[in-house]
Order: sequence, then structure tokens, then C-alpha cells
Amino acid sequence: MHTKKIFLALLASISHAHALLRTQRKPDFDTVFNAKTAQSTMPPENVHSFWLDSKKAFPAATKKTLKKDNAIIPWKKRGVAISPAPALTGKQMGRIQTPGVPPLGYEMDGNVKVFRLIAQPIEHLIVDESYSLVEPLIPPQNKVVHKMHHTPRYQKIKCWGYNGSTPGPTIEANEGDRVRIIVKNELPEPTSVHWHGIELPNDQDGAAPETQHSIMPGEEYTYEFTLYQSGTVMYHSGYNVMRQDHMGLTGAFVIHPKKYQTPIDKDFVITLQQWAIPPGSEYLNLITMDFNWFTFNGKAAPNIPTLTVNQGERVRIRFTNIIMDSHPIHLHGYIWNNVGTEGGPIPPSAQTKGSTILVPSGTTRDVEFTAWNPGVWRMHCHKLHHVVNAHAQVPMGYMEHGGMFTLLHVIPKKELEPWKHPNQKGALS
Ligand SMILES: [Cu+2]
Repeated sequence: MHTKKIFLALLASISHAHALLRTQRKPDFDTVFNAKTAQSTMPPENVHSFWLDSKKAFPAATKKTLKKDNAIIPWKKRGVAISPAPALTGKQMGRIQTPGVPPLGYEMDGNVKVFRLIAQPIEHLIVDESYSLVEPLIPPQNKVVHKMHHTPRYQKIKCWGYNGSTPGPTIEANEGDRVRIIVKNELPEPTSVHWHGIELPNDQDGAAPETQHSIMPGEEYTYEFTLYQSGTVMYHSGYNVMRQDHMGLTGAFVIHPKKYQTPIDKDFVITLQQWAIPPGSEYLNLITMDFNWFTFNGKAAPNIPTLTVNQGERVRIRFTNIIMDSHPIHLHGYIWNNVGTEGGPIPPSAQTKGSTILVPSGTTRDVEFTAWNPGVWRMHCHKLHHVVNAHAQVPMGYMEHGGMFTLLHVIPKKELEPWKHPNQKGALS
């Protein structure tokens, strides 16, 4: 009885605080909210009442659901249908390969390239037992030892993505293009999309609520701007960022320059992500900084696609990172040139060389090399914990490669050619 009284008193004070907050915040919001940029039918007052009336906003977050799904935050609103990916998802309209992630095609409206993104809950497989993309490249004679390493590996997550995928599809355009991106929100909460590294008008920046009202669940919102720069940039959620970016709402945006310094034969994008997944769960722990799963393009080894190129081809790899940690990505067998950042191409006189590139949070890094050296070369993060899976789930012992680990497969021009370094006489130029 006593507990019930305290509870009721608490409830009353909370609703009083909410009412106060509503009246206090409204003028601030109206100042920021500019009718010119408004594209929504949702009046601004409702943005706050949506948050304050949590029962209305999150009907799925009942005690019963929490128990059933073991979720603190609703991943999906009950009864809301999840749309299939827009028609042009998976249609290759450009030159970029994002291994394991579909590209995103566009339609033309006059001279505007129109892309479509749906922010939505997805069930996403990070790694499973059914296949390994690394294993076929391991020579049979080495596999006796290799088999000893095998430990069970399976991890699925309930997360958020764009067009059914995390990372979202890579958007590809050219310097000088006018682009329009139509975003639909199927998440159980408001969102916005920020164009990370793009120089554009303030009202297109996707930083809700400073530059726009947030896109409410079920709403569509249109961004449109011209690309006056080139390079590898990103898009990610601009609203409730800690949660939404960690839930998987990120993708790459490649803007091709009018002319590349060196023509490129194979052009890859790899998005770095990290996740904290409690053992035995499919839900993400967004509060801890102790991450235990690490992915390239949403997959952990051995499910990360290998990068296949032909000997002699010019290869570019673009790394994008929106998550909290930096990742030093290392490639065996090669010294590469660091040719670009989210700021665009680095002039040749300022380019540095290396075999490892540190990709800090909030940045992109482009590397380039000529694939002179045939064979199967490891490419992975060099933080040791980031190249195994499921830290919490398996005892230490043999820790098979997982996490941020894949292979660059350079197919030789001719089999059984004697190995030659480019600095040797008569070598491949
Ligand atoms: Cu790492």
C-alpha cells in the first residue's frame, strides 16, 4: 500500500514535470523551427508531445513485451509493416563495389539524381556456420592445422539499417551532380539523415532539431543539394545519434571527381562498425563501451566477402568509420598510398605511404595500390581484439580469425611465374 502511494506521487510529479517542460520548450523550438524548411504535416508541438507521451509513442514498450523480447528499447513498433527495399536497391549504377552490401541506383528527374532510403528495423546476420568466404582460399595442404581452430560461430542481431541493410547501400554520384534523397522513416522513433563531410546549405544538413524537424515515424522527407566536391563521405542518423548510429544507421557516399589522378580498375568501400552483443542475445547493448563484435560492411569473418582483383590492376579501398573507436587497417604484401580523406583527394606531393591506415571515428580514408603481388593477402584491423569473434562467449584457446578480417585475392596473370618484386629487373611495371 505504502509503495503504491509513493509510486502514484512519483507519477504525478513526472507528468507535472512533463507539462512544465512542454510549455517551457515550445518557444525555443518555434524559434529554431523555420516554416521555410518545414516539409512535414506534423505540427512542431507534436514533436515534443510525441516524446513526452511515451505510452502513445512506444506502445510496444509494455512490461509484457520487455519481458518477451528482452529489449530495453523497442527495436520495432508492433503492427508496423516493414517495406521491402526500394526498387533500385541492388541495381549497380556506378563503379563502386561495397562487398556484401547492395549498391543504390537512382532515377533521373530532369537533371536531378533521385535516390531513395528507408530507415527501418532489420534482422541482420553478422556471421554463421553455413559458409566461409575465406576458407576456399586456404590451400588444402594447410587445412589439417586449420581445422583444429574451428569454433562455433553464429550471430544475428536486431538492429536498424537503410533499405534492409547495415551499413546502408553506398550512394554514388559525380562532382557537380544535383542529388535528391527521399528518406522514409519506418523506425519506432523520429530520425533524420546527416550528410557527413558534405558542404551543403545549412537546412539540408540533417541535424534535427537544429536544422530541420525530425522525420516522424511513417513520414517521408526530402533532401536536395549539389555536390561541389569529391571524395568518400558518409551518411548517418542526425537525430538521437548515439543510439541510432550504434543501431546501424550509417552508409557510404562516394563522390567521383571530374578526373582521377590515376585511373582505377577496382574500387571498394568498407564500412567499419562495432557492436556490443550480450552472449546469447540478438539485441545490442548500447550503453557499454566494451564492444565484442567487429565488422566490415556488417559482416564478421569468415563471412566477410574477400576482395578479388587481377594482378596489375589499380585498386582503391575506401574505409568509412562513424563508430566510437579508431581502427588501424593493415594489408599484407603491399605498401599503399594514402590518397584521400573525407576532405577529398590528397595531392600526390602530400600523399604518404604505409601498410596500415588508421581510420579515426568520423572520418574516411582512401588507399590505392597496383596489385603487382599475386596471392592471398590478409587485410584486417590491427587491434588484436578486433580480429576474433564473440569475446564473451568462448573460452580462450584457439581463437579463429573473426571480426574485421578478410583476404585480398590477387589472381596471377600467369600461373607458375617466378615471383618478382617491382624493383627487380624485368618485373611488372
Ligand atoms: Cu579495429
